[in-house]
This record gives sequence, C-alpha cells and structure tokens, in this order.
Amino acid sequence: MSDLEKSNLENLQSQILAAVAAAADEAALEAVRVAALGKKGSISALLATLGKMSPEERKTEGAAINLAKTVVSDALAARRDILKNAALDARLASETIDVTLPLRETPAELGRIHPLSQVMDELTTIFADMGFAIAEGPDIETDDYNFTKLNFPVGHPAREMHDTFFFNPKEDGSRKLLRTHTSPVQVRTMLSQTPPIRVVCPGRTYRIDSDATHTPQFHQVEGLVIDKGSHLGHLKWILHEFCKAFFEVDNINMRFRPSFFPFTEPSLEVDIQCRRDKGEIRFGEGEDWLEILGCGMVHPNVLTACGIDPEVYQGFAWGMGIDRIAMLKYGMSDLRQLFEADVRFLNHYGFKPLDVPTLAGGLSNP
Ligand code: 2NL
Repeated sequence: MSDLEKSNLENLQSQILAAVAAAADEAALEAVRVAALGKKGSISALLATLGKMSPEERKTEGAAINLAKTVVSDALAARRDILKNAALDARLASETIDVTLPLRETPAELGRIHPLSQVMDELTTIFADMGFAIAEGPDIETDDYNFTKLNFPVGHPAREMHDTFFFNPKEDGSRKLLRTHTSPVQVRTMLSQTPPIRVVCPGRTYRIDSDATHTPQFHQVEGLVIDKGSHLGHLKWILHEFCKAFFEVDNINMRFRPSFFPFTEPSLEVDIQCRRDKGEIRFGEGEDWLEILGCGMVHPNVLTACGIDPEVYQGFAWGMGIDRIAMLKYGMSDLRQLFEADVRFLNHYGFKPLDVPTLAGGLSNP
C-alpha cells in the first residue's frame, strides 16, 4: 500500500470518526453509518476494489481497509449507546408524573348502578350489619311454596289477593307460577335450615297489574327471624333501626296499625312520619304518614308447614316493596322509568359503581 493510499484511508477514517462524534441524535448517526458502511458507502466502496488487486496487494490493503471498517463499526456502536442513554435521560428529565393527581374515570367507572340495585345493596348492607344472612331463590315457583305453605289454603279467597301469572298446567294438574312475593325464599330457608334463623330475601316479584303506579314485575325485600323467644318488641326495634339507617336520619316516628296477611298473626302495617312539600318528601319530621311495609308474627300454620314446631319456636317477618321506596328516597316521579332502561335516566339517577354503600362510609354517597 502506497503512503498516499495509506494516508487517504487514514483521512477517510478520521473524517468518519469525526462525523460519528458530531452526530447529535440516532437519526444523524444512522446517516453516518449508511454513508460509510452502507451499500454505496465510502468504506464499502474501498472493499469493492479488493477484487481487482493482485494477491499481495489484497493482503496488505484488505487488512488495512477491514481494520478501518472495524474501527468505524465500534465507534458507531459506542456512539449509539451514548445517544440512546442521552435520549432516555432527556425523557426522564422532561416527562414528570404527578402521582397525586386524581384518576381519570375508567370505562368501568363511567357505568352507573341502577337505583333499584343501589337500594337493594343499601337494604342488604343494613340487615347484614344486624347479623342477617341474605338469601335468594327462583323467580319461577311452585303453588305450594308461593301459597299453600304460607297458609293460603287451596281455593281460599286470599289467593285472589294476588293476581298471579300461572304457567300452563302439567299432566298431573300442578302448575308453576311467577312468584307473587319473595316469601317462598323464606319457606325454602325454613325447610332447609334449623332455627335460629335470621334471613333477608331481596328479589324480583310478579303480579298481573299495570298502571301508573304498578308494573307487572316489581321488587320486594322480606325479612324473617325464627328463634325461641322472638316477639313483636324485637320486630319493632329492628324496623326502627332499619328505617333510621335507610332514610339516613337520626330519628323517625313509626306507627303500627292492625292489618291482615294470611301468613302472619297478628299482622301489622307500618307507617313512617314524613313531610311533603312541593313534591319533595322529608323523613324524620312533619305531620304526614307514609305506609312503607307490612309485618307480623309468623302464623303457626306456616311454621308447621315448614317443619318448625310452633310450640318451641316463634318468629316474625316483614315485607316491603322496594320500587316505591327507591322512588321516594331518590326523588323520582314515575315508577315506570325504573324499568325503561333509558341511559339518560341512569346517568341522572344512577350511582357510581365504586361508591359501594357502607354503614361507616355513607349509604348513598350523595
Ligand atoms: C307487604 C307485607 C309481609 C311477610 C311479608 C312472611 C314470610 C313468611 C312467613 C310470614 Cl315465610 N311472613 N312475610 C309477613 C308480613 C308482611 O309483606 O306489604 N309486602 C309488600
């Protein structure tokens, strides 16, 4: 290799190394690499001349050019590492995250809990805190569990109190029905458990009824206590505690009136005191009364039909419709809106999915 060629190669190498050192970012560095080692690069062009040389020339020239290629490659790799680290440092310096900022609403949080689901959660939270278990059962029931075991004798006019949806009768004449109340869940509980029993049963119920204040499908919650010394005093305390917790007031006056249900004796209806003004209703004050539930001591015939000896155990039970209570508590005007699945209604009256009702943290998170 002549001295001239040697100094040309050295010049080229130092030019490329200077360009490598001057490359300010990874894109500029890539341009330097392509210009030196790419298909039409300066070092690649020198390597292409080797083929036309004599074997001796090729030996010395080849070694020198390949050495230059290695030096350039190493320099490119070293510079690439530096630029990569610098890019990361720059991002770390410029992109700061304020971890104290509130979270944006995720898609799951944008959904809303239907007010009826909310009210059911509130009710079960209150009774669970008092030590009640929550039980559910099928919507399609037998005549036996919905009526007969609850002291509605076959052919008794009390059955006409409920406008029942019946299924077509089977060969043997028996016919299933859509439960008209949640009481069959308590029947199932009494048949499958031994007292003491403390259970609350929320769920869907059905009656043939459809107007401004009735929908054919509605909701109830019922409660049942069976123990040896259970009496009306316990029932009144439970209902009073429940009403204060549910309506979120420190005190509320209640009125117990005599009534009739086939499955309780005595039977009572319960009103709570309230004030109505300009469409708004307030609890824990006022001179008006609002009927909210029915209750009583479980009829001995019901206990016997459900395998419990009425000479040993007493029980009390209550039942309330949830739909009207939900409307009253949350100021809705039309019962039927509850069942129309209109997202505008849900956006207005729905509850945030993560605001789960708790007694300590607030039932309804207004
Ligand atoms: C009302 C009244 C009531 C019951 C439901 C019940 C259940 C069994 C035995 C005895 Cl298994 N009673 N439930 C008792 C009294 C009243 O509901 O007006 N509901 C909307």
